[in-house]
Amino acid sequence: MEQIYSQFRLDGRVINCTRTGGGHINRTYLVVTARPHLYILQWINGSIFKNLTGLMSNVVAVTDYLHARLDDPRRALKLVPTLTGEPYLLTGEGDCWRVYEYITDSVCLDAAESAEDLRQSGVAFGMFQNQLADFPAATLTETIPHFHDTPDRYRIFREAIAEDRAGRLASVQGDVDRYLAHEAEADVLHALLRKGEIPLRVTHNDTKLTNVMLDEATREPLCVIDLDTVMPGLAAHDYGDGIRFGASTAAEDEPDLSKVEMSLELYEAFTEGFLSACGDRLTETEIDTLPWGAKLMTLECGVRFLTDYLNGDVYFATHRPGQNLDRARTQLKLVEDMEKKWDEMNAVIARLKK
Ligand code: GN1
Ligand code: MG
Repeated sequence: MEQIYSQFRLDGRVINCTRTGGGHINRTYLVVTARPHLYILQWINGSIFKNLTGLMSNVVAVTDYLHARLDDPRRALKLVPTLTGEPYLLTGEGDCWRVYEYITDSVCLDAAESAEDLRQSGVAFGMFQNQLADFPAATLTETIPHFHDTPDRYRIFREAIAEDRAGRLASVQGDVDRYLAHEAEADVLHALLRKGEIPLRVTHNDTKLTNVMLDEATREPLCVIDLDTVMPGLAAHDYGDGIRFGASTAAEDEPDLSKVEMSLELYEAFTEGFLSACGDRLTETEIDTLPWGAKLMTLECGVRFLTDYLNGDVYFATHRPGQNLDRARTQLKLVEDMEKKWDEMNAVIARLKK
């Protein structure tokens, strides 16, 4: 690692560099110097993010834009340049590395410890969308084309079923069929977009609780992290992915499905935070269709996990056999639970939008 971090403009001699974070795609390290000064070092997965230059120019543009409008350095990620003044390092082997200032006195949670934590994460993502409302969307690279194109995710799922590359189809036919039974709904939000009934905005697209930094003392949101998928998208996707992950009563890969539910209390908390921070930016139709965001982001993520399971676990990092299948099953359980709670979910929205 020394070969890597020594090429960045760090304050002091590095005394420690350890793996941290639980992302499924990139690799993250905490770097500590003798000063002491803390940094986050990241390797960006180039087999998933094919356009690394475009990705990093998005990150530079978005973080510069935010810092130009905020005076507290803890309120947005800040890149640390290389010794030659570049915003990231591209090695001879084509690996891409970047360093961020560590956000001091902050916490990043794996799961909400209270409804208030989740409310604050809703605030964080609502705020982010608000802060970028006037950002020139056309200048952003689409880092992963069709990222939240749910019908396209189903198309890829069908390819994986047809190919059955890892020979696992027969053992999960029941799961596959249950996912296919939901395919007709995949286009609900995209259809509204095509008809011009909901707008395209600059969105984060990976709004898990683990991508929010809260102040350690006050538990208020400082900033959101993981800007690799900031692209034009739908408000309902940011809202929905936040619910998918944050309002679940169990971990994303919980093998015991009896523990997995979509908590209405957590749902309401995130919704309240998100809506309050979006202010009056969202249109009435956008607000009314937010529950679809929750359902479709959960369905889509589950389809992606099951696709990866069928492909032999080549996309999401796994730490044990069957982990992608467990992930796919929790997501389906959540979708089915949302169906049971659909009227309540809509009632919460109707109550909070007043
Ligand atoms: C991936 O790497 P991580 O955990 O930030 C994925 C998201 C999924 C998430 C599921 C680029 O995010 O889309 O929702 O796993 N990111 C990418 O936990 O595919
Ligand atoms: Mg992440």
